[in-house]
Amino acid sequence: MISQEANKTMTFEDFKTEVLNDYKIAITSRECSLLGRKEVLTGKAKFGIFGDGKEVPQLAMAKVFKNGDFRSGYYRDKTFMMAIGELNIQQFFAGLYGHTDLNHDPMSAGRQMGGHFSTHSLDQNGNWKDLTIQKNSSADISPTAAQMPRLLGLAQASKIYRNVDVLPKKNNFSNNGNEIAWGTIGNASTSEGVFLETINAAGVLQVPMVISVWDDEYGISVHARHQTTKENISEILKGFQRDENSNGYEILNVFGWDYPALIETYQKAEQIATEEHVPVLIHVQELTQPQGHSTSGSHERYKSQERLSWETEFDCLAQLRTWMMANNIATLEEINGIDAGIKKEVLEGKKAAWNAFVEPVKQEQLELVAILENIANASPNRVFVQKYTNDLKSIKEPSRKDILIAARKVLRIIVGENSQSLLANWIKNYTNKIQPKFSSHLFSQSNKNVFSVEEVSATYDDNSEEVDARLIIRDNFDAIFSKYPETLIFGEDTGNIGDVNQGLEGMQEKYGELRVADVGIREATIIGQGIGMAMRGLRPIAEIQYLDYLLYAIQIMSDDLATLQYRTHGKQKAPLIIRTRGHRLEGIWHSGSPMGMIINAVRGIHVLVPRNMTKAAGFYNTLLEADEPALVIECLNGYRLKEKMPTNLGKFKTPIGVVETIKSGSDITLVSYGSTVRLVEQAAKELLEIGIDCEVIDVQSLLPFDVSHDIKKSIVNTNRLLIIDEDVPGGASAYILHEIIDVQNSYKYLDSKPQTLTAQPHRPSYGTDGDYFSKPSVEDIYEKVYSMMNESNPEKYPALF
Ligand SMILES: Cc1ncc(C[n+]2csc(CCOP(=O)(O)OP(=O)(O)O)c2C)c(N)n1
Ligand SMILES: [Mg+2]
Repeated sequence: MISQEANKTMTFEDFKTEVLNDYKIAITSRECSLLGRKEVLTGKAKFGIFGDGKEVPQLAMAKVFKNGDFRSGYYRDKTFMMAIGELNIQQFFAGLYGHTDLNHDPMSAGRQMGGHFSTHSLDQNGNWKDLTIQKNSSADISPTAAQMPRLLGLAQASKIYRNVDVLPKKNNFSNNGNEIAWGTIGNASTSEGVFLETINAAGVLQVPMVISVWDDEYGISVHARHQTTKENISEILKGFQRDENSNGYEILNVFGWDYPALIETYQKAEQIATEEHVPVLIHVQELTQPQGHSTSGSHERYKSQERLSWETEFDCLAQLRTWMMANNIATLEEINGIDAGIKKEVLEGKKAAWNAFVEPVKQEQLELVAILENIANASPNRVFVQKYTNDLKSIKEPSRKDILIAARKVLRIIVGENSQSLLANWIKNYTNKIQPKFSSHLFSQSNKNVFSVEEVSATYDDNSEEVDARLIIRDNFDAIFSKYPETLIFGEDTGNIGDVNQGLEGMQEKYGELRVADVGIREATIIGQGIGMAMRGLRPIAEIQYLDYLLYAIQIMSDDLATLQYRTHGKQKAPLIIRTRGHRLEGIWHSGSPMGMIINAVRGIHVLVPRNMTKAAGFYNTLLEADEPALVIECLNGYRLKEKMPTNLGKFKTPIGVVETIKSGSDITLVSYGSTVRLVEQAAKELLEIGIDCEVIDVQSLLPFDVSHDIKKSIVNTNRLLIIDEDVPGGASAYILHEIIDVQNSYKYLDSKPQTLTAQPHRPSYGTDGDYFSKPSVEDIYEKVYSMMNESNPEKYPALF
């Protein structure tokens, strides 16, 4: 499509059919938005955010969107999803209602509010489908502009597939890197830092990425004059425009109501991005939002009368109708006929979606009502049971919450009666059946999850020497890059010098600048590169230079990476490895260990805290055989320590979720991880000299945590527990305590209060003394253990202080 000049063989009839088809998609989308709003206002759906006023540019984008391409966009893109055939009327309403069946709401099985679009990259077993024969949308998230970092990675994957020789030119993810990553973003969201960070990074990387800014001059109620310098994003990005002398962007401008101009613009963008791998920004201006931002609130409150009447006139659908009539595509009568037919279709689709949504729940309601009636008949508390039963029965369109509330309330009344166990079992079975609809797939449920990888110990021979530990990391990466062509690593100072600790020394020379790459100082988009590339079958290792700087990336990790499997009900994955280094070294921003914050922000990502480089290398080897994302934190002060060089580099595997007992003992269990383990080992040695025999356990993996409950087994023997952690008080130590006491139920075996020894509540101070007075020391550990032993046997261990 579409200019007839461009396609001489296209007859006017073909042309007309195509335009009418476009119009039908747009009007279907609009009707869904209008009816969707009503569904929320009448209480059938909870919240609605639609794409009305932004339909026409999406038709143009869909026309040039090929199989294999990826979208990374936001909640206005319903028309696009309909136009590429990935969303129909019934599915739209299923999403609005929150239908928990993926067959009805393929976007998220009811987990996300409507307007968050996605396609399925994985089959029912969690294995990759052939993404080159389908149109792909990475799963949307709500934080504005957070779709941008991932977009960068989706685009970069094409560049990698096209240019890295060791990769096949055609596979399930790419056909010679011809795929474009298409981004969409609202005008106001371009104010976010990650938008500008992505723009700069894509300009540097020169990747096939086309960003459309849907500009309606507002971000909810806030006008462009408060959002954007000069109120015009393409104007202020002009410096990014490429010219004869330098790389950059192609920046295009178009009005969102101008159907033929939009089609031409998108054709041009597609060509530049595919052929030249140059990023393109399309500023789509003069869009409208006829129903206001969302179902909460109305735009009449903040738009002037003048603006509102301009929006009516320049509504892109109104403009498209005028254009169709002016170009003899359809008469007003024909258009009205189409509109009426589609209105009916949408209404029918809505009804079908609603019935499909409520029917199974009604069946469950009937099932419980029958059980409760039987219970009531035999119960001395019949009046009360009957009341709950009648209340439940009278609900015309029940939720599962209504059902469970009734059952659980009745259970309390019938304690001790014959029917108690019947109802209790019904509740348990029902919950077991329903709970996964809301809680499955936080992690991979495929047969490639981390638990499917078997441990392989590091092996040594007579020639194995003690070396600087960084060499183990380096040589293991060497083995990884030669074994897995789809691996690549990138970060600040990662390429040319081989990372700040030389764990990648010489790797860029050996594997090239695309696979071992330096990147700008921009942590959020480093993670985004990793997410996007991992979603397209590569195995990226994204390096964050120091753990302290992970905070710049934590939002993307938390909102995007950690939720990906969950929010798609297991239909997308990004097995990204994030490599960083941290814990104690020097000063406030090179020795933090904010593990409590991290583990609580990234449920859905594994968090691994190896105490040495052999363990760390083993984690990388494990992760590359699994299909899950993980963060590996190497010990910043461990690179120059000596470790023995294993003989099976690239092959030994550290198990995930398994603790290691590194010293057995009978008096007390000491639990720690990372750099602190070495101090604990030293303290344990000194304590043994006075007869206190500590068992020392290295957690190794904070998420998942000690899946076989080995710490409890230790406490059964020692009856005492001390957790040593260099995070703030109540940080990771509180989490570890919760796991051991609450989850593992170890409190039963304790003879004294379980305790934690942590860092000070402030950031670590600089220098040797700064460290000593900020973080737990060997003496702190010794004295803490001693005081616990003193409490139990003051005669044997008289007080030190
Ligand atoms: C990080 C973040 N801050 C605030 C919000 C709430 N919010 C949702 S949409 C929106 C306005 C976005 O405006 P714009 O980007 O112009 O898109 P439009 O809705 O106008 O298409 C805001 C502030 C959010 N979702 N995420
Ligand atoms: Mg806007």
